[in-house]
Amino acid sequence: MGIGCSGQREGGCPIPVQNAEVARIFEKVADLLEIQGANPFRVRAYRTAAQTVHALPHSLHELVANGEDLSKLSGIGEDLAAKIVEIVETGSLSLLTEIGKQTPPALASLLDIAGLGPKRARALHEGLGIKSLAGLARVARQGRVRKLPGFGPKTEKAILEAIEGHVAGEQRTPWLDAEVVAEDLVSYLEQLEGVERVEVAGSFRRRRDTVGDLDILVTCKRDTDVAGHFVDHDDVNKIVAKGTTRSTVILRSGLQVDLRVVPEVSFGSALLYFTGSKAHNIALRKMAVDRKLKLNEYGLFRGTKRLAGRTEAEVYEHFGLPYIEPELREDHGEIDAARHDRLPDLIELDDIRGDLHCHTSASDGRATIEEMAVAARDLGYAYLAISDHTQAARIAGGLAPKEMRRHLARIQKAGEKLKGIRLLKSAEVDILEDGRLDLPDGLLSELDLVVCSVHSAFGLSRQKQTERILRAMDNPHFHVLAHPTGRLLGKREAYDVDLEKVIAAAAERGCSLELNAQPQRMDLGDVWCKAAKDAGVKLAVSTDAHSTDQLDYMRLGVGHARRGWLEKDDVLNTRSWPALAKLLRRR
Ligand code: DGT
Ligand code: CA
Ligand code: CA
Ligand code: ZN
Repeated sequence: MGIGCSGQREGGCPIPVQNAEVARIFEKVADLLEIQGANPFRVRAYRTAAQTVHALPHSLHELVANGEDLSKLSGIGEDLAAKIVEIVETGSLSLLTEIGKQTPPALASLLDIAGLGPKRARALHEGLGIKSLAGLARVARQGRVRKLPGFGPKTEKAILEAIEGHVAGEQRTPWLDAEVVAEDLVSYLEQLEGVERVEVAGSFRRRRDTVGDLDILVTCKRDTDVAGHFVDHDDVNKIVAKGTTRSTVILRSGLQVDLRVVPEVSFGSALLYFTGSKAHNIALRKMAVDRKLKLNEYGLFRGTKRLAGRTEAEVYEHFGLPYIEPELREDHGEIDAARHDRLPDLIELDDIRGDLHCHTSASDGRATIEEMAVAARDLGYAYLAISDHTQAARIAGGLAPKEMRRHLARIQKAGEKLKGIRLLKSAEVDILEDGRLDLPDGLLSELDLVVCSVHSAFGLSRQKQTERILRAMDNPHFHVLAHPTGRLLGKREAYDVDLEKVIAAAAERGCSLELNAQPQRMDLGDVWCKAAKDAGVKLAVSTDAHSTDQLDYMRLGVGHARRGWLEKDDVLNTRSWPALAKLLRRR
């Protein structure tokens, strides 16, 4: 299901393919064709098409949906028009998959490395038979790259450094770890006399789950040696660059930090530029070009006249747009939404009134029921669901039905004794391989909240995994699907599951999905949160806390929810308990 599903809400509309994605695919095709030594005219056709698509003022998704003839666009023939339709309808291009298979993966990744275009990637492949990045590093160290025509010692050195940097750079840092570093650096920079503003931009400000590097912006009085102070920080392991406006260091942890010193008059445009994302910037710049203006990190200009730049809001205002929150700046439709005054009113931490998933020492948590409850009450919550594991989760100390019954009685008693917070009788019930739930219905019916999750048989086929989850949702006691894809960032891929179907089924049955805020999970992912919201499915933003301090992960969950366009009303645990209880009654 791709296009034409806007009318059928329960279909769980996927995110429409953006023009930028179509362009990216065409660029990739051109690159790979060029590596293969294909006809230069064919390569050029794809590059031209990518440019046309980029410059297009209309959404291809809409054009296709309206049945427009795409071959009328300049540089797009019938063949390319058909390919655009394929991408818009399926999200991918079979041709790319095909030629991708014919190209050694290392060569494809060589393209992403600075300074290596397709031609040189091809020369390396043909001249030295290189199949992997490690192989390329090896021959570069042996001094064999410089002997190829068109390469010299300098290029060889650059390639080697790029590979080493690239391999190191693949390690992304979880947002929470980056936050510790960012806070420290900000206060360190603020200590320097003459420093005025310090702001962290980049993916950190957009609240991505992980960051590649930190981007820090500073304004200061004249002649303040910010760069000197910056590279002098105790944690700096390597100074990559040091200059009055731009410095880069690598910290001992391996995290890279880019620092930019910018003038006050262009602070807003610099913040806008370095917050990104790149795709959002490109879309804004295109709007500027359409108005015969120029937008860069120094400001928005007509000729040499600066029209805006002091604040971000000022720049947006010049485009006739309201302020767009950093979490939305991914070119996922936010500019269009802003244009039509349809930006979401994003959820805030203060909207949260309780936590709907946590563990105690009864299973694999570290604190008692009472300790968790008091910690949640201290956060100002109205309720906390105690949701320990069931028996199938053996390594997590899951409880057999008999033990669960005794545990529920203890929750009940603790709840009656405690003032100021309501404890919800809950459990994280395993979804068994055949889709049955790991507690008898009688016991499930005693729970205030039934959180269900997959902890086994991750390797099932897409169809079987999807059916398993749908079958579990058929149980009328099912409330929330916890960590819906099972992914562990940087460690484990999501299991193969058809999320569109899961979302549609949840919408149909009145079930909810969890946004699990454990830093390594962040599951459901942001793009899918938006899809769930669009399908009318509510999300539970839950910490899955295994200790009292992990209740603080709610901050991360809310940040991620904002990236998923979620508003207060889209989230279960922004409601009072009576309102929530009503919502949990299955249709
Ligand atoms: P990361 O570090 O990989 O988690 O992601 P970002 O978004 O922080 O990316 P980074 O650090 O490479 O660059 C910071 C911002 O600077 C980025 O979000 C947008 C802007 N930027 C960087 N390169 C370009 C570019 O080539 N074109 C445009 N328009 N903006 C760029
Ligand atoms: Ca960055
Ligand atoms: Ca950067
Ligand atoms: Zn779990």
